[in-house]
Amino acid sequence: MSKQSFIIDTDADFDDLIAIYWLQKQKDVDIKLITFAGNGWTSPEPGLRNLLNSLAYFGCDDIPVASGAQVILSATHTLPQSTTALADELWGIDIPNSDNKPLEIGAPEAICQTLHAATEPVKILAIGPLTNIAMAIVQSPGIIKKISGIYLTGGNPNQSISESSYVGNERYDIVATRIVYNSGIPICSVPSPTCKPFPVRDPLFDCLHTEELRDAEKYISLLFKHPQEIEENRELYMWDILTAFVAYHERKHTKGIQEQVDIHEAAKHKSELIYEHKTGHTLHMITEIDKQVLVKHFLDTIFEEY
Ligand SMILES: [Ca+2]
Repeated sequence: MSKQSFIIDTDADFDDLIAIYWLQKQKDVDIKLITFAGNGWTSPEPGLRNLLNSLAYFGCDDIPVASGAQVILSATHTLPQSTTALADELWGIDIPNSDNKPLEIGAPEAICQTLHAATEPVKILAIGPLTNIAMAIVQSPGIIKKISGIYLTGGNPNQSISESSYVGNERYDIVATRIVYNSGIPICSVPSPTCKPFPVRDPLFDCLHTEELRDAEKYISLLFKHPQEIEENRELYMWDILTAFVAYHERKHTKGIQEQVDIHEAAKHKSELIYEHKTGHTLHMITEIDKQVLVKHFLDTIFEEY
């Protein structure tokens, strides 16, 4: 079976962990490397620990992990550090500590090494701020031709340009975002309106009443449930899961509403941020996903052995 090769760059929030679990369960996926971005929705130390412990708990601690960005390339950071507290504590969920350790080298270097060694095109699933990926591109532009596409959470060129209106990861490090968007690598983005509401939660909860779950699946169900309860049933974004789904399926189940946005053309109207692209290559922006396919595939994966 030919496999899809992935590098995942993550900030290890709850939906990242669910997305990673789901993706590594796909039999035709080879996750070559996971890099951690400590400048997103978790703080550097607890976020990395949560990621390493989660991978061990999932039974996939053979995937190399590299620790990465704790700073950003931009002058300003728009994510208040207080927002990371709940994710740092894994939303109150207890899982065992593991001996799983990160690589000796940092994330950008690990990305470069992995890509240079790859004999086939590699997809990047970017579900955190883009700092690690941008630093890798700057460090070794030769990696660009090894990347078949970057699938990222956020990135809506039709949004208002003000920083505060951005809800995607691109706002956390705008300089890094510019580097990634200007690299010429094909980009597929999943902007916020696509992901809400996330349709899997209720069917999953229904299954919890009827199925005897093992530890990893219980943990996944708690990752769905705890943040929701803590946030008093506010409909939380399950954004990174959708990005993983889109990356895996190569945009197949997007109901034909996928748009091709010419970034260069958009620049004329939106003036800054990601739209200063000079080569005019296109960004695929996913505006709707076939939710029936998503739910079925998601539940089939989670419950395949029941
Ligand atoms: Ca994330």
